[in-house]
Amino acid sequence: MSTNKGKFITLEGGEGVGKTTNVPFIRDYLESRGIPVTVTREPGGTLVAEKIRGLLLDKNSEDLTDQTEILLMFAARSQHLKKVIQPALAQGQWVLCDRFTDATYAYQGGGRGMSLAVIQWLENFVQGDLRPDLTFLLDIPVEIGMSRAKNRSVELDRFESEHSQFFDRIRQVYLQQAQHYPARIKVINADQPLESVQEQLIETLNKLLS
Ligand code: T5A
Repeated sequence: MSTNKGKFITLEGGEGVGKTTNVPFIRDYLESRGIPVTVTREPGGTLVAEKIRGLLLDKNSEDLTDQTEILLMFAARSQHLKKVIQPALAQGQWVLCDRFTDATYAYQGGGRGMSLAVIQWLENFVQGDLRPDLTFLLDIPVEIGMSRAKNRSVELDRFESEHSQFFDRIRQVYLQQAQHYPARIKVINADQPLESVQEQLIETLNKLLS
């Protein structure tokens, strides 16, 4: 049984769905309700995990095998959990994390075709019984997300440079995850003006707060 005092909230979705845009919004809303929040992201969140992120996103380095990619994701996650997420939750902070293990199911499982049983094994090995209390899945058609991501005028990273079928499979697995875990994963229609997306976020947060 979990001994956490704080709640663990994750944001998920394909490329350009608006996770990074909505993280500060959720943090500000929770803080306005008197809740202390630790904001973090994956891959990353600690010095070492951010270095691993650099290896994972660099498209100009040598090719990574699918096994290297998934092991680096969980190596970064292990470091992040022990150094940031678990201590914050134990102190009563709420943790707001831009991506977590649902992204591994979607990208490495759906996108790369890695075995879901292997991902499940690694999840249990690295996380024990720790799972998010609430996950927002921001969902939009792949082409809209990609065009938003491209409009940001930063160079596309190793994942963003993949082909559209890769992202179709990712979206499919995310939606399957939401069907398997309806109590935890709240699907948000992100193909709407930002204000409407944020109204949906607040509605769900209020349920968690009450
Ligand atoms: N990864 C990660 C794995 O493969 N496995 C894993 O286990 C994990 C944890 C990390 C990469 O690593 C992969 C997945 C990723 O490819 P990242 O930076 O976390 O990279 O993820 P990205 O998806 O690349 O982040 P992005 O910044 O591209 O997407 P966001 O954060 O979802 O989108 P955001 O907020 O930057 O918005 C994109 C643009 O859209 C606009 C924003 O202003 C911005 O310009 N926008 C809207 N426009 C219109 N209407 C709205 N409602 C809008 N909301 C945002």
